[in-house]
Amino acid sequence: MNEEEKYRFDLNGYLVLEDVLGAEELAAVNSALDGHGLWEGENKHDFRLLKQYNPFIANAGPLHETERPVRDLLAHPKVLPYLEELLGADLRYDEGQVLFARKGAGALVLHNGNTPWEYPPLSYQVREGQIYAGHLIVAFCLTDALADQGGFAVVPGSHKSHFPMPDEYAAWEKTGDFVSRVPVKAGSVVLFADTATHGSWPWAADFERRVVFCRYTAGMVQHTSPAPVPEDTDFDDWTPVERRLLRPPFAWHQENDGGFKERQRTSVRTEEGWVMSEYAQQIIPSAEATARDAAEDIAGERG
Ligand SMILES: O=C(O)CCC(=O)C(=O)O
Repeated sequence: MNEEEKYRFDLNGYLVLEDVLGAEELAAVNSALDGHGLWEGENKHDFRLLKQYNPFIANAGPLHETERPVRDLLAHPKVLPYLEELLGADLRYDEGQVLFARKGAGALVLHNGNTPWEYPPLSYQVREGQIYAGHLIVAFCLTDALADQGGFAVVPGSHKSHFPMPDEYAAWEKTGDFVSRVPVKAGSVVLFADTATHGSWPWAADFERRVVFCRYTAGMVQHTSPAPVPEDTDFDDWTPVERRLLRPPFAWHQENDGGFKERQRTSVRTEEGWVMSEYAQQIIPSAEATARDAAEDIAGERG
């Protein structure tokens, strides 16, 4: 994340990343989703329908239970560096799904915001020049959503707002320039803090809107239950990076295997990317104990 991106993300609570998905990648993901039959009530991919507000919207998934290449998006190499910077290296994947919408899908209420401040671990904070986002959403746009077509709606700056949004704004009964349209081309990503007040503009285009949403938290935080794990699926092709993302929240493990050990599951950077490792916190031996151990070793070697 360069300084310009950091400035805009902190200012607005969201950032558009263009051309994250190349033409082939985009075509492969879209073709894997084609023919879903959801509008005809046929559900040919056996999705679980997670959130369906009306007959013109289907939130299908969950993403980690879908076939590749759709599932590949949850560990996208162009997006992970942003997530690591904003959530820390031990971030986890918390939830994800595919949104299908067609003409007739109305506006989705504007939800979330910094006030009321309900969930401190999920809140947006900046300390000593470092952003600490508790819960981030990555929206992979599989189709265009241009300004006059509808799609993602956001209230810029609301991830830091100190007053609650008026109810009539949230319900779209009264609107104005406080809520933005975010026009995107297919292949772009909208990265946003879940704390930013957001929702959807009514979908007005003749083609189907498709977005893959992936949600991430810091390692010790969980937003949605149950935590998605590889064991939910029959897939045995999970990469180390995906396994790192698909783990339940954690802070510390304590073990007592003869001597006392406190272990923290952390991630370390290797040539293959971030992988899980075990870090054991230990007592640093005193100079006296080190000298005694050395003397015992020498005596052992002699004896
Ligand atoms: O339509 C969008 O891009 C936002 C959808 C959303 O906020 C949600 O599903 O919670």
